[in-house]
Amino acid sequence: GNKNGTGTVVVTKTKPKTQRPNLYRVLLLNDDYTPMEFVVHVLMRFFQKNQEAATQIMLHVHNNGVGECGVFTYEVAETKVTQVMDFARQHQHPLQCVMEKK
Ligand code: TYC
Repeated sequence: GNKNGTGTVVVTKTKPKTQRPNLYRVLLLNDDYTPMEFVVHVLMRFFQKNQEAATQIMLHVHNNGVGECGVFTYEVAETKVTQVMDFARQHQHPLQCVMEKK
């Protein structure tokens, strides 16, 4: 350790940290109006889910109120949210998509 003006020994740590990117969950929220088939389509189109996985996620959101579509870096997550929100609005569905830090 080194020494400062007070005579206190200060130990500085130099542990190397492996850099991890900040990750974000992209979530779909349930509502009473968006058709189930539309949500499945969104999950296949924007999150590369097959029909079975997309249906499972859609039903989880339907039954629990919220569900995870995927985990991404900030920029990718933000792009997914914008794409889903734009697509839902174009089709006049109230589907909501949000992101949260993991
Ligand atoms: N609750 C909707 C219905 O009964 C289906 C739905 C599922 C809507 C998931 C949004 O994120 C959602 N038609």
